[in-house]
Amino acid sequence: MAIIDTQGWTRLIRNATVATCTDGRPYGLIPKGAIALAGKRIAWVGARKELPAELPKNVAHTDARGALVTPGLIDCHTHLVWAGSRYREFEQRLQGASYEDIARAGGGIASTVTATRDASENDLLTLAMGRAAKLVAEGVTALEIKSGYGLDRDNELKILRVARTLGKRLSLTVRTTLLAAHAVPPEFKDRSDDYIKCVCEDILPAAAAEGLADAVDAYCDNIGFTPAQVERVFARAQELGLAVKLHAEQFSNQQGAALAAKFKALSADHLEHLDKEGVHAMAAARTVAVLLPGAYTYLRETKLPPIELLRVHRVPIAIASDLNPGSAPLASLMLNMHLACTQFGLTTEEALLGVTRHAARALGLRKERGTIEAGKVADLVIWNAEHPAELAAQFGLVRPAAVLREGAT
Ligand code: DI6
Ligand code: FE
Repeated sequence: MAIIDTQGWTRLIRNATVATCTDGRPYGLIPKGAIALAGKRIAWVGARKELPAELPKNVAHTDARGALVTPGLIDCHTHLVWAGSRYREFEQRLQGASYEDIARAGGGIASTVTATRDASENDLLTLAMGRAAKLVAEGVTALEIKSGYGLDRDNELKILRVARTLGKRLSLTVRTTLLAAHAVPPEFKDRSDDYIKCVCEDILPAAAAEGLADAVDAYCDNIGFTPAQVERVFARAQELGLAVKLHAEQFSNQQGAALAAKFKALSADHLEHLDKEGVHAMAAARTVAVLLPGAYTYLRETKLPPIELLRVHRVPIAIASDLNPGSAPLASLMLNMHLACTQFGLTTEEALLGVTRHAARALGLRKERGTIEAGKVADLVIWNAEHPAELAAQFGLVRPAAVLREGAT
């Protein structure tokens, strides 16, 4: 047996059912496992019986009493900084209006833009912290936050600053994404190309200069921007050294996923209308497919993403909340794990990998987070559950018993 170097260990979690989310066996499960931490990082993970008898004296001990331990959950697609409420649109849709009808009539994203522009940075922070707290309570330790309800330089930067501050206040890992190409703002009505020019020449460079954006996203659809316009945004992002991702193939097939793959996008998201060519392109580029079953359900969509094709071509599948005021005001990543199984037919293992390992990849964090492996950051959740299938199989019943963020409770 290999000799384990226990030097530097600061904490040992024993008696754990460890879902490492690594390859090799379902969930990367170690039924009678232990995890050793060295400060912020995972130093060792393995079977209890491999542990050396002698441990350094100052190691703190945590007895998990058989409980499940997973990596901290990662929500890799949210728009949680906004003001106002769109509950009336929910009612309108129940009367028969479609999401696209409402958007074209000036509701939808545009109405949230008005409310968000009017809100102060402080008020937005308070609203966003309340929403993020719901995710944190479920064991989310890292999340992505997009802008996209400002649609001018100052308001887009305001949203990104709120996102950065939120990360510090809640000691969360936040990846920010500039989504200035979300909708055409009223000042640019019927001049979408001019707005794209403003995005490329003004908003994007400003966000990059202030270090406020980790990535750049766009909304590619009938009610959003064309692939040609998205290509201009991506080219500019690439020049500035920023990663890209795309809202693609949600209501129609625009070949957005293939375009994203061409730019080696971290992810293409939604994908209900994704076709075979798009899947092939994503597979070749290792672009993650981010599925958003909450938005699908909230909008009562019926066309399923091509799950089996994604599986066959080994495209990594992530699951996210899409938390936003219009198509997914659903502040729960665990609900999305559940819906990924019931609506999209994912397995409970795919649902867990979708909010850990593959979500980390979708945020460019795969070397640091998303699995329980020696060397990675110790973002861990100890659950009031015994088996990883419980996380998706039940909703509202499974809760974190303890969360470690970078090794600390
Ligand atoms: N993500 C988005 O950006 C849009 N839909 C989605 O799933 C717009 C969200 C909104 O209606 O505000
Ligand atoms: Fe979205």
